[in-house]
Amino acid sequence: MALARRHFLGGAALLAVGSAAPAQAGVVASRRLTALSRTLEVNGRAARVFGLLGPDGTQGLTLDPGERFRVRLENRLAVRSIIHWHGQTPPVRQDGVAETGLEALIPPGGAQEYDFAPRSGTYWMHSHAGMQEQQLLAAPLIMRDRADLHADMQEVVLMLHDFTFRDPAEILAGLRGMGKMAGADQGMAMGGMAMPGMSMSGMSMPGMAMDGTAKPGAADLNDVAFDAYLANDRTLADPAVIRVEKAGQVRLRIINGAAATAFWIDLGGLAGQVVAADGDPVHPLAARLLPLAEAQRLDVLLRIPASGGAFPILALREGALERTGIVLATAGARIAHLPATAATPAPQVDLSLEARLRAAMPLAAQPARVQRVTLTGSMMGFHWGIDGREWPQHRPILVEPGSRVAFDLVNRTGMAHPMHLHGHRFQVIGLGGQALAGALRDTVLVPAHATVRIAFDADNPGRWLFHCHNLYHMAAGMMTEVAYRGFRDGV
Ligand SMILES: [Cu+2]
Repeated sequence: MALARRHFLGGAALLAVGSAAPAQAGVVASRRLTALSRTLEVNGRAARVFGLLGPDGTQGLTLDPGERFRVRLENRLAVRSIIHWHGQTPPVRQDGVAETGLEALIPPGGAQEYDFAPRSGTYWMHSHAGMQEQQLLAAPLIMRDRADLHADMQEVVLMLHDFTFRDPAEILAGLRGMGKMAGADQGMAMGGMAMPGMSMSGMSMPGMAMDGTAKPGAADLNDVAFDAYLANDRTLADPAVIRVEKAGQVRLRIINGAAATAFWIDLGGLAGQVVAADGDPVHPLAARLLPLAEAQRLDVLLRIPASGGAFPILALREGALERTGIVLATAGARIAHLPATAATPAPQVDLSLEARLRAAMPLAAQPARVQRVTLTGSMMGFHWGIDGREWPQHRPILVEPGSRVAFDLVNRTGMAHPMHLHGHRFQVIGLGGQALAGALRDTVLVPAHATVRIAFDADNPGRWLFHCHNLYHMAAGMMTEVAYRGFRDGV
C-alpha cells in the first residue's frame, strides 16, 4: 500500500514495535495493537471470541493528549481482517475498511501502520471485515485531552456488547430465510403481527411484546435473540465492580459496541451530566436515563455521594427485559446481586435526548444543499438498502469538495436505523422537520418512519462508507458511499 510504504520510508526509526516510550522529544513510537482470539466466560460457558489487545495488556487503546494516532496493527487471527477507527477522521486510506477498495485486508500474521492526527474524546474501533465485529473484534479507543489529565476526575469506560454463541452468518441466513418462508400474507410486515414458529434459529419476533402478544402499530425491534448482554465483557451474574471514591467525580465513557441492540443507560441513584456525544462536547445536560443506539457514545459526569455505597450503572435492552451493567462502589460497600432481567420491558430507544443535545462547538452557519437519502427495505426477506439499492449495487452519493452538505435521512421502514458516516463529523440540524443546533456526531439514530437532517463539511476527500450500524442490516445491504466529485482513487 502506498501509504504504508511512505510511512516506512519516512519514519522507519520510529517504528519500535510495542514500545510507548518517547523516541525523541514530542514523538512517541508506534503503539502496538493486536487482533487476536481470546476466551470469555459467558453464563458459565466458555466462549471463543476475538479481541483487540493494547500495549498495556488490556482490551483497547488510550492515547495521551496531543499524541498522534501512530499505531501498528498486527493481525494474529487465522483470518484476514481490518480495523476501522470509528468516528475518527483520518485520510481515506487509513479509515480501516476494505469495501471501498482503497485499502486491503491484513492477512494472518501481517501488520499495518497508521499515522494521523486523532480527534480527542470517546471513540471505539472494530473490525470492518465479514462478521468479525459481531464476534467482539471491537474495543474502546480513548483519546484523552488536556482537560482530562488535569481534572480531579476518575475515568471509567463502559463498553456494551450483545453476545451470541451462534455463528452470525447463520443468524443472517436465518433472518433472510424467515422472511421468505413468511410469504407476503403471513404477517411479517412492519407493525409486528403474530406469526407461529418464531423460535427457530433463535430469532425474536419483531414487534412482539414480552408476553408474546403483538404490539399493533409499534416499530419492529430486536431482530436477533442474543444469549447475553455484556458490559466490559461480563454479565450481571458477575459484573465488573469499579472502585470509586466517596464524594469523587467520575467521567463515565459509555460505548455501545453491540451488533444489533440499542440500550437505555440507567444511572440509577446517581445524577448524571451528559458532556459529550460521539466524542464531541455538548452543553452539559442533566439526565438519569439515556438512550444509546448501536455505535454511539456518551460521556457522562457523575458525582459519587459523600456517604458512599454501591451504584449500579445499567444498560437496558430496548423493548425487552434483558439488562447488563457495571457497579461503581466505594470501599467496603455491600454489592447486592442484580438480576439480568427486569420486571418490565424497557421502552423503545428514541430521540428524546437527541432533541435536547446542543453542540458546544456547532458548525458555523452556512447554506447547504440538502440531499434526500431514503432508508429502504423491510423484514420481508430481510432486505435493507439505501434509496432502494443494496450494497454493492449502490449508487454513491456525490458531494462537492469544500462544500457544506446536508442530508435528509428519510426512514421509510418499520425499523430504526443508526446511520454512521465514515471520515466526517456531522451535526444533527433537524428532527422531524424541526430545526435544531444539535450534537456533532458520527452516528445518528433515524427511528422508524422518521426524518433526521444532518449537515457536514466536505473537507476530507475520498470515497467514504455510509451505512446502518445495525450490523445485520449492514450485512443485508444498507450501505452506500459518499464520494467526492473529482476524487481520484490512484495515488
Ligand atoms: Cu438498520
